Amino acid sequence: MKIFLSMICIIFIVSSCDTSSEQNSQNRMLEDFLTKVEEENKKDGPIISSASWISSNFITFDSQKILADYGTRYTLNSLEKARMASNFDNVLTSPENRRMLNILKSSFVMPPPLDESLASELSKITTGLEAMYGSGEYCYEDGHCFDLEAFEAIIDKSRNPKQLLSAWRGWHEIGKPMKPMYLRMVEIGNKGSKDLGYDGLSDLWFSKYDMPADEFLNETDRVWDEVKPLYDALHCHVRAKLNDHYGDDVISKTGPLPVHMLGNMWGQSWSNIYDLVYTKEANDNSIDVTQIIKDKNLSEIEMVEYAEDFFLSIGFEPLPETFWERSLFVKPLDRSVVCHASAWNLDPVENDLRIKMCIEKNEEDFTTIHHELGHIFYYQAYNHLPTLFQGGANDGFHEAFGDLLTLSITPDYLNQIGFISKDEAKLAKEDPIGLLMKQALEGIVVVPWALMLDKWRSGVFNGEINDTNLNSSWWELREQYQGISTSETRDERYFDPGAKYHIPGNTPYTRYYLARIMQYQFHEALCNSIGFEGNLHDCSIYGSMEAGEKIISTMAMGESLPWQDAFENLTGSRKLSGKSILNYYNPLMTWLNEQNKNRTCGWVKS
Ligand code: X8Z
Ligand code: ZN
Repeated sequence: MKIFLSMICIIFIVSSCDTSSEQNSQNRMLEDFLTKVEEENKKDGPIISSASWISSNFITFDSQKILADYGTRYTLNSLEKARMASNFDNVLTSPENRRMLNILKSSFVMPPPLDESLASELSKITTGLEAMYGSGEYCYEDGHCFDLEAFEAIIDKSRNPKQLLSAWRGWHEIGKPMKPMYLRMVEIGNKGSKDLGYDGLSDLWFSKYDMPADEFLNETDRVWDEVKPLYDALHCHVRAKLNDHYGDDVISKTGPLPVHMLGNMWGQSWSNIYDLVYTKEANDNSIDVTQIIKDKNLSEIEMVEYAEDFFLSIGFEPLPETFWERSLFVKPLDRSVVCHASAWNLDPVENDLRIKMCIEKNEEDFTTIHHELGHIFYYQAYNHLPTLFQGGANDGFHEAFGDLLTLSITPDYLNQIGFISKDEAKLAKEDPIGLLMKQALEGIVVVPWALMLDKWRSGVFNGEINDTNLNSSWWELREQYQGISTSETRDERYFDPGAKYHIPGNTPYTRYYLARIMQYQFHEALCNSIGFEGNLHDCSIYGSMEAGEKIISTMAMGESLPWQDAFENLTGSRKLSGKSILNYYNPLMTWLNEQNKNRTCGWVKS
C-alpha cells in the first residue's frame, strides 16, 4: 500500500513537473507567436491600408487589381494566424493574451476558407462590389448620366413626386448586376466562417460582443421594444403632415410611407422634410446651419476645423499635420472615388490618420464630419496599444463618439462658436419641440433602419433568405420595422439592398444601431457627471475637460477589455438601455401624443 501511494506520489510529481514545463514552453511559444503577430501587423497593416486607400480614391482597373491581389495574400496570412491561434486554445494564459487570441480568430468580416483560389475569387468579388458602388451611375436614354450625389441632390430637396420617384429608381438600378456576385460572396464567406469554427457568417458577425450571439441579439431587440413607441409616434405624425401636403394619392393615411418621399435615398433620415412636418410659423426661430455655413462662406476644411475644435475643447490632442495634407475633403471632378464618408487609421505608428469624404456645405455633412472625427480621435487615443487591441470597445463604440458630440451642438454652443447671436439662441431654445423634431428626424428615424439592415443580412447569411426572395424580404423587413415601402412592386430582378453602400461594402450595420442607443446613454451620464441640471437636449459638453477625460480614458482602453467595462467607465452601467433616448426626447413624445390624438397610427400591410 505504502509502495503504491509513493508510486502515485512519484507519478504525480513527475507528471506535474512535466505539465508545468510543458506549460512553460507552451507559454513561451504563445508569447513568441503574439510578438511575431504584432511585428507582422505593424509591417503589413499600413501596406494593405495604402492599397485600400488608393483603390477607394482612384477607382481604376489597376488599383482594384492591386487591392484584390494584396488583399488575397493578406487574408490568407490572417487565416493562417487564426489557425495558429487555435493551437493555444487549451493553454493557461493571462486574460490579455486570451483576448488577443480571440481577436485573432474573430476579426474577419467576410473570410474565405484557407484556400488560395477561393480567397482570390472572394477578394475580387469584394473589391469589385465596392468599386461598382463607388463608380455607380445611371444614364437615361437622352444620354444624361447621374451618380449618387447627383441623384441625392434631387431626392434630398425636390417636392415633385414624379421627379423623386424617377431619381430613386435611377439610383436603384445600380444594384441589379451585384446580385449574383453578392450570393457567391456569401457562399464563400459562410464556408470560411465554418472553417474558423463558427456556424456561419451570422454567428461570426454577432459573436463579437463579449456574450453569446443569441444573447446579444435578444439585447438589441429588447432595446428596440423600448424605443419603438417613440418611433411609431413620429411615423404617425410625419405621415399625417405629408398627407396634408401631398394628398391621399401620394401619401396614404394608413399605409407605410413611400421611401422616395422622405428626403433621403434610403429613407434613413427624414431631416430634409423638416419644413413639411413641423409648422412654418414655429420654424421661424429654428436654426438653419446650412444657411449659416453658406453665409459665413465656410470652406470644407474650415467645417472640419470647427469639428476638431470641439474635440480640442474637451482635452484631445490636435490632429497631426498629415491629417490635413492627406485627407480627401472635396469630391474630385476628374476621377471616380468612393464618396461614402470614412475615417482611416493608415499607420498607427506614424499616426497617419485621414478622412475621405466628399463634403457638401450643409448641416448634414457638418454632422457627418463630427462623426468621422469621432473615429479619428478614437484611433489617436488607442494607437499606443498593441495592434490587436487597436479597435473600439465594440464596433458600436467606434460609431458613437462623434455622434455623441453632435448632441452637444445646442443653440448655446452655436452661439459660443459665433454661428448665431445670443438672441437667436434664446429664441431657438424657446421652441424645444422644433429642435427635438429636427434631431429626431435623424436620430430616431435611423434606429429601426439600423436594426433591420443586419436582420436582412443575417437572413441571407443563414439561408432563410435566398435568390428567390432576396429583394422581397428586404422590403418586407423595411415595412415591418420602419413602416416604409416602395410605391411599386420590386421583383427579384432588382437588388435594392445593393444601392446602400454598406451592403456592397460589407460594413456591418448593427454598429450604428448600438451607437444610436449608446450615444444618449453617454450623453446623459456625462451631463449628470458635470452637474448639468435641466433638459438633456440643452446640455452641451463643449469645453468640459471633465467630460473629455471620461471619453478619452474610455477610448484609450481600445479593445483591450470587454465592452461592458468600457461602458461602465463612461456611464456607471454595464447594460444597454433605451431609457436615455426616451428621456432626451420626452418633451417631443408628449407633444407627438397630443398631435396624434385623433389620428390612426401604425400601418396596414401594403
Ligand atoms: O456610414 C456611416 C458613416 C461612416 S462610418 C458616414 N453612417 C451610416 C450611414 O451612412 O448609413 C453614419 C450613419 C449611418
Ligand atoms: Zn462611422
